[in-house]
Amino acid sequence: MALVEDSWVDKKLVEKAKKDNAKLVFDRFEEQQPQCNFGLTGVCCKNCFQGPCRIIPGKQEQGICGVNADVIVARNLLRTATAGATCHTDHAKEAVLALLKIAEGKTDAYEIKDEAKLRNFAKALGKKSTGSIKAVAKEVALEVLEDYRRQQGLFQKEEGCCLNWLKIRATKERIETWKKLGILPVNSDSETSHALHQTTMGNDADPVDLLLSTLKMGLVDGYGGLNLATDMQDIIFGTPYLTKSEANLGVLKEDYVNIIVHGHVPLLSEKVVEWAKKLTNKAKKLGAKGINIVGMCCTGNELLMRQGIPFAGHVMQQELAIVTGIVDATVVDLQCIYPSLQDIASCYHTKLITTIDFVKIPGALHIKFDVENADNAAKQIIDEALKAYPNRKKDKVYLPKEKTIVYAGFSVEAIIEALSKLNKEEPLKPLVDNIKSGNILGVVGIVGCRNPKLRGLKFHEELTKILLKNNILVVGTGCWAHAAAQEGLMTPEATEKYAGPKLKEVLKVIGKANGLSALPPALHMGSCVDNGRIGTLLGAVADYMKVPISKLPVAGSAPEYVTEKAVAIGTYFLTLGIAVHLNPIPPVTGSPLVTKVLTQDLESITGGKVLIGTTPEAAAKVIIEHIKTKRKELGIEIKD
Ligand code: BF8
Ligand code: SF4
Repeated sequence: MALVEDSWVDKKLVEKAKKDNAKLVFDRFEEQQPQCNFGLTGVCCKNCFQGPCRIIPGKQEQGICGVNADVIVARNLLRTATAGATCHTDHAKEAVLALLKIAEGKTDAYEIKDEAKLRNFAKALGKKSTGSIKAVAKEVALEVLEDYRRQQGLFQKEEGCCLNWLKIRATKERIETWKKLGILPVNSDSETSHALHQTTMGNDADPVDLLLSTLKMGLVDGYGGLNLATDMQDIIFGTPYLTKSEANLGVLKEDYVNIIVHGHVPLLSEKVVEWAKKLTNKAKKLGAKGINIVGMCCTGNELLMRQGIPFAGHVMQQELAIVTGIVDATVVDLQCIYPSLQDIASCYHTKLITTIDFVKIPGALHIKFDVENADNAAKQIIDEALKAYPNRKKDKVYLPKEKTIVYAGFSVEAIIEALSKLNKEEPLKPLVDNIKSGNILGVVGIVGCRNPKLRGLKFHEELTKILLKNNILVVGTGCWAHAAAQEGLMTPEATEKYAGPKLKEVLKVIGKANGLSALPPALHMGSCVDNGRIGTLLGAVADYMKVPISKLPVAGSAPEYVTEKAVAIGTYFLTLGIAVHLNPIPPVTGSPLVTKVLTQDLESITGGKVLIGTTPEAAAKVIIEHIKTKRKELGIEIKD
């Protein structure tokens, strides 16, 4: 397997880190080798203190309590998906509570930017959708919060089948399928707490049952987390539309005060952007030209989509950014924040600022952030960066040059708007017609993280390019979006360079109708919670074609996944009926049963299944085969 040059790892920065005694993720990865095979295959259990136990086929087939490999693997998988889902449900809840506080006048730091969207949701929930927008917001927020009060059997009868956001966001066909499987979730918090209980020593010992609970967790993630978080954020900050900006560490500027905003929930970062503009003069008094805010990880995606703020890097660039020596403050909220950041920051003048009560890093400055004191906290954060700026050490500065142009902002609404230029009455028709004719062979969503295990493969970039060449449209989110943008895949020019001939023509036609030479072939649909947007888009296409989502010639891929969140998201796609390529190989291979269910049997249950491919070429092959099979089943087969 050919290793590709690590173009996204600025070699000079890596050398500089070594010189400055800043230990990087790559160094720690090396130190951890070799990694434990019991963990890699999922057969290690630490769920009680008779253990830890591990399974060795033919030798040690059971843990001390009598549990076998199938149960250990299934239990671990459910716990992983649950942990991932809690990240998104907590995130969504923060956004709902923020909407309630805005509605009740408890904060004037935020407003409601997408009133029409809010009113539509109110209507869908059967609430009053006209009149004062704050009254509508209050009704919607309180109804969503009711979900957290609901207990199975108690309110269910009079109040509906399942999570509010599932009811209004999922297709009717999917809800029926999930109902038959008995996996409709009622209350995100009680589902996640129940899953932890279920997986303790001496509880559920049926691997199939545990796998069904894992699917349920995919729905908790999808509707109690992803979709809900995205929709609340669109209501408060506006739905994204096409925007142009820049990507990679070259967006840092030597003559500006540089502040990196890193994490996931835009409640903090949006305020930092706002106050940076208001406090520009303070920076000028220090001799800087202004304040340069750039985004990291999913915060980067959120700010790029809605504000056109440059996005500096994916999860594995968060340390390298500080190694430049020109970052005056890195401010973080939650998730995917390497605890090593303070060690790195202490090699430079950079101020690391944490803001969330349960995300603290020893040595970092903590400025508590909440919706009520958002303005004060944002002002303090900027002040700390301004204080740090004069401490920059000239001999420790290295300015990366690499940056690319990126077109972003492809919410479902933005995609529909672009398509409506071709057909106002039926915007999905041009897309579906081109899928049917084979001009677009299929659509693949590539999502998720960047994993040091795959350094040198450029999996995201290479997989995307192979799919494009095969006339497959690629959409995606998360750290994939950073990787794809840095590779120059999110521009109209990329269509000319990378798209197969048929896809190229389609993208040119859509682009020209929208004032571009072509639509980019890799569409930036947002942060990781915005994977809900992909689900919504697929639901709309499926409904338009009058088929279940599971019949569409589409697939998902998380080719470098790192986090438990990514497992939860992958499970959400599996419940939608989508084949999902996962790499590294998930830690389930210690159980032949779980491996078979995920890679084969699941297809007859939800329509989804896990695809395996450990190189970009192998991944592309299984994905393309899957898409061709789906086309055949739909009767729209293309002869090569
Ligand atoms: O939620 S892709 S490393 S940044 S988990 Fe994290 Fe993975 Fe990046 Fe955003 Ni998503
Ligand atoms: Fe071992 Fe069973 Fe305890 Fe797990 S739950 S550590 S397998 S005894």
